[in-house]
Amino acid sequence: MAPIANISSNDSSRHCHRLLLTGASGNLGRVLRERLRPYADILRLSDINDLGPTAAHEEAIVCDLADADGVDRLVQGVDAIVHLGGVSVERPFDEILPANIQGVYNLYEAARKQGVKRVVFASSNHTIGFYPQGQTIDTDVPLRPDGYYGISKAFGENLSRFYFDRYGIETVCLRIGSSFPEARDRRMLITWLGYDDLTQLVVQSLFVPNVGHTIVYGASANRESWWDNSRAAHLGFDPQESSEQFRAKVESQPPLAADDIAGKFQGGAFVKAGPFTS
Ligand code: NAI
Ligand code: 15L
Repeated sequence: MAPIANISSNDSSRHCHRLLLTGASGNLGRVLRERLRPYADILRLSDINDLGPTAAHEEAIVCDLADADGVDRLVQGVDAIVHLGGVSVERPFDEILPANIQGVYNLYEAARKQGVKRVVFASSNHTIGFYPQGQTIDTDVPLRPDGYYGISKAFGENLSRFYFDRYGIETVCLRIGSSFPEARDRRMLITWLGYDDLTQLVVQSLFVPNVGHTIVYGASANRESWWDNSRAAHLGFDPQESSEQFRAKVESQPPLAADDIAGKFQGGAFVKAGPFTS
C-alpha cells in the first residue's frame, strides 16, 4: 500500500527504528502488519498465536500478555508500541482479566522499565457503550462500559493516563468503532472505521508530537456520527472513507425488533452479551 496522503514515510519524523505490534495475528493486526511497514525499519510482531513466516523487516515473538517476564523481553529495544493484543469481544471476567487487565499493566510496566515513550492503545467504543444511540458524546464524557470487555478497555485508558501523569509515557487511546471490511448492520453504518482510515489514525497517533494522553474515537466519515473528536483535533485525524457504500445492502435486511435493546445503546448487542455470572 502507498503511504497515506500527506504522510510520507520517507519523512524521518514519521518513521521509527523498531515498532512493536501486539495482537499481530488478529484481524486488525494482519491489516496493520502490512500497512505499517513503511513507517519502521523493523516491525516486531507479537501474539499468543502463531505469526506465520516473517519477512526480512519483521521479527516475530509469540508471547502471552499475562506473562510479565515475557512482555519485558518483548518490549526491549522498541521505540513505540501499537497495542492491539487481548480479548476483543465480551467474555467472562476470568478470561478478560489476564489478557486485557494484567496484560495492559505488564505492557506499561515494561514500557516504563525500557524507556518507551509512545503507545497507541486499541481501546473500544464499548467503554461508552451504555450511552444511548443518537446522543453525541465527546471524549471527556464519563465512561459507561457495556460489559467486562468494555471495563477492561476503560482500565487501559485509566492506566495509560496514570503512566503519562507519573512517567511521561504518551498514549493515544483509540476508541475504535467497528473496523471491518464492510459495515454489516445499521449500527455499523454509524460506527464503521475503514482500514485506510484506521491506518491513518494509527500513523497520526504514532508520530504527531506532544499528544500527551489523548482519547479519540475511531470512525470513518460516515453520514451519521455519535462521536465528537474536537478534543483530539491536534492528532489531525481526517477520515476519508464512508459507510454509505454499504447502506443499500444493510437496509435491505430487516431492522431489529423495536424492543431489542441492541438498537437502543451505542454498544449495540454488547449491552446484552452474557450473562456470564451465576
Ligand atoms: P482480534 O481478536 O482479531 O485480535 C486480537 C489478537 O490478540 C488475537 O490475535 C489474539 O490471539 C491476541 N490475544 C488474545 N489474548 C492474548 C494474550 N493473552 N496474549 C497475547 N495476545 C493475545 O481483534 P481485532 O478485531 O483485530 O482487534 C484488535 C484490537 O482492537 C483489540 O484490542 C480490540 O479489542 C480492539 N478493537 C477492535 C475493534 C474492531 O472493530 N475490530 C473495535 C474496537 C476495538
Ligand atoms: C469491538 O470492540 C470489538 O473488538 C469488535 O469485534 C466489534 O464488536 C466492535 O467493537 C463493534 O462495536 O462493532
